Amino acid sequence: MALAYIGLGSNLENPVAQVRQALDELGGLPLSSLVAQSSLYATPPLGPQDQPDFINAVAVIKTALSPLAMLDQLQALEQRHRRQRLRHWGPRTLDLDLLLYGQQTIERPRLRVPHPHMHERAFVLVPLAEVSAAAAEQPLMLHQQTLDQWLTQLDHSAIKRISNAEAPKSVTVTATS
Ligand code: ROI
Repeated sequence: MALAYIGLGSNLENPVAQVRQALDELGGLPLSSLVAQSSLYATPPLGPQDQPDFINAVAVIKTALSPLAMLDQLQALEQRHRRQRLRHWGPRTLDLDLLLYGQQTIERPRLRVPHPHMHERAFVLVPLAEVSAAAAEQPLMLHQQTLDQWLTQLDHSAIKRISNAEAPKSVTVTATS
């Protein structure tokens, strides 16, 4: 079993609903369970500015799927959301990126892990920092720096948290009083 970190993004057709539904669906992937999900964040678009803000989040999934089998599942899920990409770096209905898969480095034509641009994108690192604090045993490192070190180098002042993280469905929270 490996821990896979998935980045979610949407800025078309009710992005909050797209991302919430995709988080649910990620929990239902074969041989996988949802370990943690970040809050949802409203983030200014990277790329052309004449498009709506994005909703971004990160999910952590424990999986027995191989990285390429996971990629196939993510692409099928994007298609079920009738993924639209209107232009390069333009608006999209649902993007699912395999950011990290355990400690693995993967360099394949279809898949590069860690995701090659994640360390320079605050809309990925802010939700990732939120979930990795809960899910990872040690601080995540990217190119010899911790997430916090990368975050200090990026402007994330315009990123707004719009909902709280929910407890993973597999975990039962019991009141103690
Ligand atoms: N910008 C933001 N804020 N969030 C995204 O998920 C996102 N995804 C993209 C591009 C168009 C590069 N810009 C984005 O693919």
